[in-house]
Amino acid sequence: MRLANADLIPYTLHLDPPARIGGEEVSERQGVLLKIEAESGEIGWGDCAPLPGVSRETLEEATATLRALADSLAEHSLDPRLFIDPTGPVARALDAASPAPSVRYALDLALFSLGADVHGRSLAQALHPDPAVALPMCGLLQGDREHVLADARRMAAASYRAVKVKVGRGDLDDEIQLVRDVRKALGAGPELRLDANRAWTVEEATAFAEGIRGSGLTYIEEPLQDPTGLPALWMDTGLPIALDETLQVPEGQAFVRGWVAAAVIKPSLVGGIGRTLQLAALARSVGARPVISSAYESGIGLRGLVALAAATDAEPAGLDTARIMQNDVLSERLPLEGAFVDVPALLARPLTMAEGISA
Ligand code: OSB
Ligand code: MG
Repeated sequence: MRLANADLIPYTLHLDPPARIGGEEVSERQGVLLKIEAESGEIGWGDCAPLPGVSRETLEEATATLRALADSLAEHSLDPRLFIDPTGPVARALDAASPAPSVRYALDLALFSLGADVHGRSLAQALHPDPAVALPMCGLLQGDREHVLADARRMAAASYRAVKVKVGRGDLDDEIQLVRDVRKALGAGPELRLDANRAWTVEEATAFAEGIRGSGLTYIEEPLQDPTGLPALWMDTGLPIALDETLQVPEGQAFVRGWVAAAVIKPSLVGGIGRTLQLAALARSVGARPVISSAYESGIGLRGLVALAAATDAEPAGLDTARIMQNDVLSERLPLEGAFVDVPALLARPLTMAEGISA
């Protein structure tokens, strides 16, 4: 089989309220869709959207590499079985080119989607023989104190299995109080996750750990400015720690050891589908939970994340970034707003692009 076409389609998404990413307020998200088409008519869509302030590649750089790699794939006649093999020759050829993570995610997603389609399987089934059917969502509690507590009550009532609160942004004592109040608002049901995005010194993180003791924390992502201090912080405080930023550099995987409670994996930041499966397996092997999470992707990118989460361990997935998107590349928004997502139903939806997106 030959790829007949590879098109790149730029898009802009509007975020309201804006997201705070890498210390900046982001109200607009730009990316390009990759559309590959087989001579036999099957189509695969990928999503490339470097995250400003986080990704090292710019959208211009990513677009240029994506164009070149998609064209080089189109030159060869390829067996589509190879598209869904994360260690096969197509994956190895892409490994050799070592494209930026957002580029690799777009290529992997388009190829796996096309391969799944050729095989008559869903994207999740192309990744795992028996993917989860009901995928739990992790609700993101955002905004001021009132919004956070109101959303906590709403999500607990809606049987969310997990929620996440960002910390490390304001006064430490206020945040300790907020976490304690969120736990009260949640009741005993949902698990409580926190994310400090590397805000603290060891002293601050230690004070925080003491302050929130008893609030039934499942884990906190990246509490320390310097991740080399994380094992000692865990030993000294018992704080359950998750890795996120640390996994976005290749050397970071050496941190995945027995003291890690969870590995938060963002495929567009760690380097695609194969890399995600590899990190998930590594996490599992040390008893850490692999958690698939978004980096404010479009509906195409998010659809891939649903499949990946269902095909790994079906841990509550961090896809609630979708809630602040005011528009999408898909003509109909993905149904991601509840406590659980029906994976087969979501993946079976026809991919109809919004106006101005079709190529
Ligand atoms: O810090 O985890 C983060 C999104 C983009 C960039 C960084 C992060 C996030 C999220 C995604 O928090 C939502 C989630 O993980 O639940
Ligand atoms: Mg994080």
